[in-house]
Amino acid sequence: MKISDSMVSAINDQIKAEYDSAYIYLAMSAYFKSAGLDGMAHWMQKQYREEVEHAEKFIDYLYERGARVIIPDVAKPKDNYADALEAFRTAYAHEQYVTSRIYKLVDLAVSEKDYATQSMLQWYVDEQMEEEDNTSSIVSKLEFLGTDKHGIYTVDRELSAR
Ligand code: OFO
Repeated sequence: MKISDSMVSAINDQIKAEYDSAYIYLAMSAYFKSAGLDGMAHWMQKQYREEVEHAEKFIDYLYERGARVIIPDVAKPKDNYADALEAFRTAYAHEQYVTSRIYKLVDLAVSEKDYATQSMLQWYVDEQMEEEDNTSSIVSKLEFLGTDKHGIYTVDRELSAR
C-alpha cells in the first residue's frame, strides 16, 4: 500500500523537529561547557547524537516506503541559560512537546489505517517515554539541590557517565 502524501509531509515535518531538537541540545552542550559543567555538556552531546539518529530513522523509513525526503532548515537554538536547572527544565518541556507531536503522527496513521507507519511509530512512543523520564528525573534532582554547588557538581559527574 502506498504511503499517503499527508503522511509523507507530516513525517518530513517531524524530521525537521528532530534536527531542531538535535541543535537545541548541541547548544545546551555548548552552554554547559562554557559554564564548566563538562558532565552535563557530555550528556547533552550524546542527546544531540540521539536526535540525529531519530531524524535518520525517519529518513530511512521514508526511503523504505519509496517517498521523497526533504532535508530541512534547522532553527537557530537558544544558546544561553540562567543555570543548569533552567536548561534541563527546557529540555523536559521540549520532550513533552515532541511526545505530543509523535502522538499526532500516530493519530494520523490510525485515521489513515496506515499500519506500517503505526508500527514504525511505536518505537518513538517508547523512546519519548524514556526521554521524558530521563530529563524529568534530572530536573527533580536539580530542583532538590537548588543553589547547592557541591550537589550540582556531583550530578555533573554522574551525567558524565552517560
Ligand atoms: Fe527525538 O526525542 Fe527528543 O526530541
